[in-house]
Amino acid sequence: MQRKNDPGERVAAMLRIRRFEEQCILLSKDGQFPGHYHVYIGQEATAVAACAELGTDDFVFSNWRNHGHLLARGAAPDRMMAEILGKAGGYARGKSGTLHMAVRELGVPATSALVGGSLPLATGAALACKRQGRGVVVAFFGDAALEEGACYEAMILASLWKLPILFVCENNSIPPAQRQRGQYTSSTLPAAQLVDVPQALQIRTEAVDGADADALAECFDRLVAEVRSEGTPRFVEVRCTRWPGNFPLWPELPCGQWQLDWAFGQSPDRADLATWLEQSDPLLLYLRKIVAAGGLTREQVQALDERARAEMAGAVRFALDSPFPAPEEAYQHVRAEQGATL
Ligand SMILES: Cc1ncc(C[n+]2csc(CCOP(=O)(O)OP(=O)(O)O)c2C)c(N)n1
Ligand SMILES: [Mg+2]
Repeated sequence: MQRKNDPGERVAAMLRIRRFEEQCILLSKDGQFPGHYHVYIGQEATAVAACAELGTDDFVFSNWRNHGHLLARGAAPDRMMAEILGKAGGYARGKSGTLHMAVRELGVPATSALVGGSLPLATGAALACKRQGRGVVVAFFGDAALEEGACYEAMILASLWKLPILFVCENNSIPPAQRQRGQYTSSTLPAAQLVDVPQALQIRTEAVDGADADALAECFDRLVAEVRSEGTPRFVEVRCTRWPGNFPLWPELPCGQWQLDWAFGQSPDRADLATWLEQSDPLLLYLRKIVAAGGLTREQVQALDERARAEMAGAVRFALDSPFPAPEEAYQHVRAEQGATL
């Protein structure tokens, strides 16, 4: 787990997620795994800030953008990549794939690929935490979750029962100019802002700019501490702007892999990507800021990036070399053991 507020560790954690996701896109394009998948590029700073606050008694519940949440929680990229490829070396021996990946020993008991599906599971875990007197829960979900009834049931129970849970809504549909101003309209939710909804349920809320790694670190530091000390829920809306590579139905790498030079003067020659990088990329904006402030040198950043790339190349090799599970295993490990606990 990363040391809090260490710029090198924060940059390394974000770079690892970005380089992992790029490899997923390349493997998918190469036909190495079938089926849909989603990447966390552009939202890295959120998972990194949130998971930096968590310890071994705490739980994380995730959705289909789970790769970033899992890596920030300490999951091994080689076993994750093998899982995505459906290989026996994966965390679920190839049975979960990307959409249901979980690592119970790291406090990530489930990923739900249903919109809003993480919230009731996470709320149940928060009830368990309360009864056992230890641990807090972080539930990650997207903005569309607020269109699902399960989301309201979960928030109502968390509020009524005073459960130690932080609801993290990663709202990636916000244009850059509105991330700070806050007023935006949604065609599917008759509320001026998403945070108006949990507020009506007596849950204290906050909104934070998802492109600002420092603001996220400060916000999660405070909110997780409050959830822990007061044992009551909080809701944070992380306002981010969708990465252009996430607009097609299947993720694409616009202009190839992300380049460090883009943070220091050069621009990709695609206007939508260049604008997104300048206004909305939490990694690029943090790197620029920390290097200008003397917190890291460009050489140190370069070295961290090379390490992340090498680690992810190793993860790809491990995944490709891993065998597919044997057909006889098809019905093994698919049900909870009797008496299983969180
Ligand atoms: C209950 C349910 N309905 C529909 C879908 C199909 N679906 C997958 S992702 C998605 C949109 C999710 O948007 P959001 O929650 O904002 O997350 P984002 O992908 O933007 O991070 C939909 C409708 C689903 N997975 N589950
Ligand atoms: Mg969204």
